[in-house]
Amino acid sequence: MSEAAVPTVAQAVGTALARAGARTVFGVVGSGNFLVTNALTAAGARFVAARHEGGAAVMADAYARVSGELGVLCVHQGPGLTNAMTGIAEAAKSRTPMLVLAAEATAPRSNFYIDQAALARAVGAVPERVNSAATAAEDLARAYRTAASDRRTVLLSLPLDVQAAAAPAPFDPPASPATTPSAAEPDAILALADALATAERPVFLAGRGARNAKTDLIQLSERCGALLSTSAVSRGLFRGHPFNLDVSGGFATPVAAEYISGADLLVGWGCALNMWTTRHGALVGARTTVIQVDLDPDALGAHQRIDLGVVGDSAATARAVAAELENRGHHAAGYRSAKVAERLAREGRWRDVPYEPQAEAGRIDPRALSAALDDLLPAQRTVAVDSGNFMGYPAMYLDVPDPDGFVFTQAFQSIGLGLSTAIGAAVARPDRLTVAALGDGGALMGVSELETAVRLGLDLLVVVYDDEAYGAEVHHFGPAGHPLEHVTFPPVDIADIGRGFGCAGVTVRARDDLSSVAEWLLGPRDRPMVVDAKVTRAAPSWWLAEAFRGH
Ligand SMILES: Cc1ncc(C[n+]2csc(CCOP(=O)(O)OP(=O)(O)O)c2C)c(N)n1
Ligand SMILES: [Mg+2]
Repeated sequence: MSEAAVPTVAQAVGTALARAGARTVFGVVGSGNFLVTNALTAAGARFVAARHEGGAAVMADAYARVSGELGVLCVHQGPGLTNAMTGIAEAAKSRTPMLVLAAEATAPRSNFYIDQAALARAVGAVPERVNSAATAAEDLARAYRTAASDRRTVLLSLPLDVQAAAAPAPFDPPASPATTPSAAEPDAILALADALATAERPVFLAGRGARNAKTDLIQLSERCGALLSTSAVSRGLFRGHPFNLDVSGGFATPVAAEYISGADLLVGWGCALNMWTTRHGALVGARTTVIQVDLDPDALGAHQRIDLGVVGDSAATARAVAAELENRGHHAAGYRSAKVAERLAREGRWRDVPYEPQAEAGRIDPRALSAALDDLLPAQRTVAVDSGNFMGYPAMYLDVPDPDGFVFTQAFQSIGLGLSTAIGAAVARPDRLTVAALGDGGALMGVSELETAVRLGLDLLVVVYDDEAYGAEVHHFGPAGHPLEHVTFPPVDIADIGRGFGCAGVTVRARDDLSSVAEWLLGPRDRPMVVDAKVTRAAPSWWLAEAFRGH
């Protein structure tokens, strides 16, 4: 075709991006991004067509989190971009390296015209534009670098007239310079070593920035006797370790909360130490020394008072501190004892914490449901959780094999992202069963992407904790006697909705109803299953009261 002979900027951008390593692109195609999308796929990228740009954005974000690759989203101008904004805000707040390619109508009289750069800025994304054919290669390279190297979510607007112009020459694929993460400065290493050497009850809190630091943190913790914990987004990092406390914060088990608040030294590694991780500071003892290690100086002390802030990569810093302690011949049991190990083995999982099951005719207790699912599901699994009252049940009762097995798109606290989160994760890890745990509100908000999941033939189990309500609001306002008619709904047959999209579907009202799930798990699992679990509604989840303190 003549188009191929004289590539346009649209084609050159798509080709260069695919050559740079954009393997999987999520989006919804309209006229404005048609050519760039086809150029991406012609050059070897896979395009995953979502049904709503909001879904596509979240899929790209989740894909990036699980695969470690750059997330790439491609949308139409104007409404294509506004539809994607919630997902872009979530990615930007989570520092997901993501490139959003959006066509752009730059003539103010166009129906599609909006101030796209202002929109990006408003949610914390970085606005960039391909300004002209002459600068296209360099504009793309700058946007790519900011996304990949600075871990930012970047909107690269592609004006329609510039897209249509002839590209001056084929572009070189953009490259992001490899950065070698560096440890903290020597005096900070010494200060950290001093603190660890004198601590009697040290606890490590590892966040997203420490997900590459597992081995180094475990080795350091062994030298100083620290107990190991994570923020919610890094859940699974220390799975299987005898001194793993699992998640710190609202989701912490009673025994974990007891040990964390009993620490005399807390060290946050690549961890914001925000209100979720510290239970609004309640898990930080008044006399506890707090140290925070982070690559980003702005993160230090942003949420929590700290005694020492250390700028550095978690893995490199942990290695340097361990070497320093080794030089000093320091090796202490610290917080570790046979008794602690034994208590953690006995009470360290929510599944081991006794509870009084709620009884309601035709409904299943969400804890009983979650524990039964945990027994049924294969260990190799990815768990994606939406937001709502229900969220603590799957987040804490379903075991995950490692941090890639837990995808928590909750930095913006939006409901309705869970299904698309699961789809993006499933595309990244087709070797694992993906579980989307949703409330009925979030499920119905994001339901259009069930078609995407069916079309892609994903190995996906969708579990809807269906209380026929915005349970979070019901439990927030109900006890004070407020009317609840705007947050309670008539029953919806969500299993039937699933079947309508081409999924297997089952309604679960009692444990025995899960036999259909067991059968589906046996295979071939070539179409997703939707479980409409009618859950008991009497009481709020244990973490909700805590979460409401943030509003
Ligand atoms: C996009 C968006 N709209 C509204 C809210 C406020 N909100 C938080 S939880 C919730 C209810 C969610 O209902 P559901 O998914 O059924 O979960 P449940 O709380 O019932 O367990 C709502 C409306 C939000 N967080 N995000
Ligand atoms: Mg609900």
